[in-house]
Amino acid sequence: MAANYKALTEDTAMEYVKKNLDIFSEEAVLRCKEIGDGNLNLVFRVWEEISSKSIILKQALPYARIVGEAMPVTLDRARIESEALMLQGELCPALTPKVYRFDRDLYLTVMEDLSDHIILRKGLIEGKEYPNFAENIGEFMAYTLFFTSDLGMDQVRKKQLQKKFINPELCKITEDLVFSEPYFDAAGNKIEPHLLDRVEENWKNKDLIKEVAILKEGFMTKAQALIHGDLHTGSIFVTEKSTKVIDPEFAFYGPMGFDIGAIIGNFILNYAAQPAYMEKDQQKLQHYRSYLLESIRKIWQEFYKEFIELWEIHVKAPIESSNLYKEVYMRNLFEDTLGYAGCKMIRRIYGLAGVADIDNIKELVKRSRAQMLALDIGEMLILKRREIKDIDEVIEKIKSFD
Ligand code: SR1
Ligand code: MG
Repeated sequence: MAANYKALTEDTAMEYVKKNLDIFSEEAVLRCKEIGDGNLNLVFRVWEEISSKSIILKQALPYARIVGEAMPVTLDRARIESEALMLQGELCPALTPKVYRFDRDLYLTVMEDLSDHIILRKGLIEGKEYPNFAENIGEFMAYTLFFTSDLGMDQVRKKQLQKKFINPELCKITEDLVFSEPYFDAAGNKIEPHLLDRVEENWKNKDLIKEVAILKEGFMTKAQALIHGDLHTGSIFVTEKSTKVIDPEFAFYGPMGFDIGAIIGNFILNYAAQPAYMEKDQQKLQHYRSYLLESIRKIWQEFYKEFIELWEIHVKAPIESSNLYKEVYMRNLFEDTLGYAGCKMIRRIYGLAGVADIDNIKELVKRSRAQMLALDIGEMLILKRREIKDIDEVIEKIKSFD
């Protein structure tokens, strides 16, 4: 840890802003609130009431906030996050928050305040619709994944970038929490008693474990592109018109399908949870669930369309221009997407870190229904990913669980 590192408080965050940034005037009366609600970091919002100016200070703690000092986590994740944000900002300026400064002593990123947006997960839980989201996230994934892959950048530069984004500790968290711990009786799992029989079925399911092991191997070895690494609905800010992708501290060179699968898997988690929230209005429930499924279809289709377009425009080498190669590449990507979506769903039901969509359902019977549905869909995606023809069939299969 850097000698000058100290975790900020609301008071020292304001002092920091006054001393180091020229965003506010010297006389400004600042206010500050720690608003972090994620699993890992401190997040301070600093603002001046008179001018309505505000900024965000995000600081890494030397441990995971969700667990405490018993789970140390490297501070270097703050560097990875700020560098990934800057790179994503170059590729997709409209879809990324602006970074004003990274402080290497405090592992602190100063960035644009997005308080006029809300976290997508919260919006989806409240049953809101985001008409531009699928297109925006499709574009974000196509641009960030294509232009950091061997297709979209010089291969020597790609390897240099890969070196910069080696992220072993955060990858290990994912390897453990997403791929390993849900498949044995790990101490960190949070298994509600009513789920125990279902969870034990997973532990005994040799096919499921084999397939998750294959997906885990892909996560550890397939250095396809600089992926966000934690692209769930809690890592995205939205308004009706705008989308901003935040929090890429898990970024590293990994399989593209892990990002696409994360977002699709989290939409399905919301789909599984909605009957508990909209139970009293079946029409509204049906409408909203159709919206969620339509979003999933569009996310994949938008990503596919943009990615292929970039490929056709930018790839001139004869080998990589082969149409047959394109087909195989996109098919593999589709299968990875489904497999990772399934893994991301299962870990959120009884692994260390849950999601509010499911955890906020107060009534046990309703929560249990949502959890079981998520586990069934997750398992289906992992096991059937090679036979599922296309995204339309994914949607049909999800619907068939009702
Ligand atoms: C200990 S960190 C738990 C989870 O929070 C992050 O958002 C990642 O998803 C990680 O697995
Ligand atoms: Mg995060």
